[in-house]
Amino acid sequence: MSKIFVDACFGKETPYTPVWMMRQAGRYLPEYMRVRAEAGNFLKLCHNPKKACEVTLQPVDIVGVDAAILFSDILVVPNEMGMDLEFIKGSGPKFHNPIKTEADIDRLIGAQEAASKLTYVYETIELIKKELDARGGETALIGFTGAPWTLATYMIEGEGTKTYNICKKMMYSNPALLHKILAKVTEVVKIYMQKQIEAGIDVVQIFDSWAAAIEPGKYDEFSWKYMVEIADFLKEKYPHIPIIMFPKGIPAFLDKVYGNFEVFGVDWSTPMSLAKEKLGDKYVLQGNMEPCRLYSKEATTECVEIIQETMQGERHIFNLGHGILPDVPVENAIHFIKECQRVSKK
Ligand code: 1CP
Repeated sequence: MSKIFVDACFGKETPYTPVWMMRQAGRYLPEYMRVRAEAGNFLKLCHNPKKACEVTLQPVDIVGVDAAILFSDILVVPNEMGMDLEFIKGSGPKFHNPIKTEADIDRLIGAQEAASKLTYVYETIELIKKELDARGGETALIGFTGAPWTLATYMIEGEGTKTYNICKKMMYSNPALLHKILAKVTEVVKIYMQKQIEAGIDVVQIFDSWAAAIEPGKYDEFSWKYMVEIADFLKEKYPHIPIIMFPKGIPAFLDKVYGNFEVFGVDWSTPMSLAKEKLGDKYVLQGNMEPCRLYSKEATTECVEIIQETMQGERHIFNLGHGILPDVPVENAIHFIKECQRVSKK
């Protein structure tokens, strides 16, 4: 049976424009907080297929989204490559052994072995698929990875950063070393995504959350080409699995976007009309309401109507222009989903 979300990814006619939200399983849901507490902490939740499956399904059952996204984190990949990961309450992820030298890169665990250690992710996918099938099988499951660049920023800096000064020092003073990290991560991600597909995901999304940290003239060299390499690898083997690319905050690169994938994720700082003009005839566009509009139902409806007017007759998937924030009222998230489905109904 064809799923409305997968159809929309391939640009096919659908009864309405499907919608999901980045970070849709998370802290704004009291039900998520309960399961996370039961699991012990965030990383233990990622490692627990039964509970990760439960929180994946929460936005499907509570909020009414058209696609589920696997509950996990982009950072489990460097973690299984041998990097010591901790999520510190209140401040975010931390790698205690950031990469500094070539020897540190050589010590990282390679593609087959690292991807094989992520069995808890594949088990989670299998459980989610069973549950979605039991609900009628109409909701698609999105699997995901971080882009090599975004993963490398955490591996080099050791944590989230505002300036990216350590990785940019490497970019300009020792680019070969940065490319060595990016190439190694790319190989792991290829096998990881292949295994996610084999376990049952319907769609792939590649998050390049920190794309905007790279100057436009260097973006292809240090990030996009690696994302395209991953997409090419997957497309050759699995042409029926659509790929969504989400490079956040790169309006100056829109003219240069290329590659074999179906959907381009538009972040909230890029006007949808600009993305439509530059990319609308090449790719399905996903996005892009500013997530903070979710604080107001009126501001949400206004934006959904504007996006719908812009994308009327075009190939489109509704989403936020980045992740939902933890203090958004659940009823406002439900309102957003219903409004997207209402205004686009054919
Ligand atoms: O419960 C908690 O307190 C942890 C909060 C949390 C959650 C719910 C983190 C920590 N990760 C997640 C889940 C998550 N992460 C998903 C689940 C599926 C869903 O969307 O519902 C996904 C897709 C991610 C991906 C992710 N993790 C990204 C890319 C997407 C984005 O938002 O840009 C990034 C950058 C991360 C790193 C990360 N994970 C968590 C934190 C606090 C961070 C750091 C963010 C930063 O550095 O600002």
